Order: sequence, then C-alpha cells, then structure tokens
Amino acid sequence: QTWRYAFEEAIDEVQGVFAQQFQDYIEANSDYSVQLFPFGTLGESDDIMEQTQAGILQFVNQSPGFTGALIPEAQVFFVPYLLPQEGEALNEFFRNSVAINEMFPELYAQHGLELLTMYPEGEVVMTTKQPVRSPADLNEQNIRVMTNPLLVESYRAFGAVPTPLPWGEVYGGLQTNMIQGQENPMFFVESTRMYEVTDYITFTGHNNFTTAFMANKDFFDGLSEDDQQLIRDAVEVAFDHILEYQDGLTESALETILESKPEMEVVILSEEERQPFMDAAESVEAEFIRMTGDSGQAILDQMKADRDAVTD
Ligand code: 6CS
Repeated sequence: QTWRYAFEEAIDEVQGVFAQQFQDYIEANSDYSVQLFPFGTLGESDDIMEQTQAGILQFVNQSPGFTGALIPEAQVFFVPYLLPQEGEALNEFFRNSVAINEMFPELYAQHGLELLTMYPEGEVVMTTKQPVRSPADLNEQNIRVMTNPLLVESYRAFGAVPTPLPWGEVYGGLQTNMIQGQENPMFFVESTRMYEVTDYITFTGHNNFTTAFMANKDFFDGLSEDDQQLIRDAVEVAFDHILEYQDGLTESALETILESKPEMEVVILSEEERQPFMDAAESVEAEFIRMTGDSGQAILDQMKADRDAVTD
C-alpha cells in the first residue's frame, strides 16, 4: 500500500529533507511505501491542503502562512518577535510547547487534520530592492507575504504595502517589479535564487519560519495502533533530523549567495533599529485577538508561557 505525501518545497529543500527522512523510516520499518509530491507537482500550497482534506493525499506539509484562513489561531506564528531566536531555545520550544503539542492538534482536528508536528525552517529575512533600516524605508514598497491575514497586518504595521501571493508568483513578481521585496528563511532565498531579483538582505529578527506536518484525520484514525505508532516514530526521527540538518544552514546559504552575487548587501539591524519593528508587534497582537477571540488569546498566552519556559 502506498501513502501519498505532498509538501510546499523542492525535494532538496528543508520540507523535502524532512519528507525523505519520514519516507525512509516508514519504508525501512513496514511494508508501506510513501510517494512524495514536491512543490509544483500537485499545485500550490492551498491545493495540496484541499487534496489532503478530501483524502486524495494522506499527508501534507503546510506552513501556517497558508493555513491562517482555515485555522485563524495558526496565525499566531506571525505575531512579530514572539518565538525564541534560532538555536537550542527555539528547538526546545518546538519540542516542549504545550500550544504546539496539545492545543493546536485540537484545532487542526476540527478541520479533518491530524497535526503530527510543527518544526522551524530558519530565521526569516527580508530580501528587497531597496535598503531597509526602518519602517519608513518600507513605505510604498509592495512586499510579498504568504496569504495569511495576520502576516498582511504585520507588514502593514511595519509600514509596507503587503501583497499576499502564492509562492509560485514570487520570483516573476520580483522580476517584473510588481513586488519589491519578500520574506523567507535564508536557505530558501538561496535555493530559489530570490537573491537574483533583489539586492538587499535584512535581518530584522522578527520571526522564524514555522511549518506543520499533518495527516488526513479519517485516514489516520482508521489505522491500527501499531501503524499510528509507526507514523509517530517516523515523525520523531524526521523532526530530530531536520533540526540537526539546519544547524549552520543560514550561514552556509548566505555564503553561497555571496559567492554568486558578491554585490548583495547584507544588513543585520541593530537592537536600536529593531525597536520600531518590535513596537509594531503590539498592534499585530491586538489584531490577532480581534480575529480569534478567547481561543486565540488562550493560544497566545500559552505560546508566551512556552517561550518563557525555554528562554528564562
Ligand atoms: O514563501 C513561501 O511561500 C514558501 N516559503 C517556504 C520557506 N516554504 C514554503 C512556502 O511556500
């Protein structure tokens, strides 16, 4: 029997590395096989989510950046400066977070999804055509974001003109100057060659890219306990692997970019320069609560408690 698994990136990008690890484990420890569908083979992120909810796919990797319309609480990942910075604290956060491991599975379940894990994909940087030192520099700039209402709100609070687009339109949009910038983790800026169509990379420290791996819930519930355990074990192995795999990835991706394009400007904002972006977080948080009510408030409070537990 074959399980079908789609994800939002290429086979050699982070989600693809995770998927291959999952596949290897399942195939080495059972008679099941796993068929992988990288980005582009079955459509955009929204398409593979629909196919999973419909049961055409058994597994899907979709980032909260695209799940926000379906599960409004998943937008919490776009409150700026909420997650711990990269490194051991961030990894511990994902391992131990009550919000991620206990609360979110209930919310995903309401949409026919068995949330199996969430994992980070690296610090988010802005790549733009103009330098960004302050929110004023983003004025009048169309900055592409994933199709997530709260992420739109963040970039509005940062002073930009947020432009939500599916991934497939980003490179062309930058090339034709329909958009003047975007945000993503460094490995993705390198692998998708977004540095070719932008001139500045800015580290603002406002977020880490989070993604989520899940199964169709009816499919999962219909499996034997042993098979469910097999899947959970495979997820644990892939989770550990993907954290290890990403150690140093931001740095090596940046090196590769600078080798191909030495004139690329890389700016790490100082604490002082970050402050106005941090100040914007407050209004984004308020908007999140307005969108999600008590349920969002409970998630946000728990996320903060989970963060404090690993950073204090
Ligand atoms: O920006 C995006 O749309 C994409 N970014 C990453 C790192 N993964 C998948 C997603 O589609």
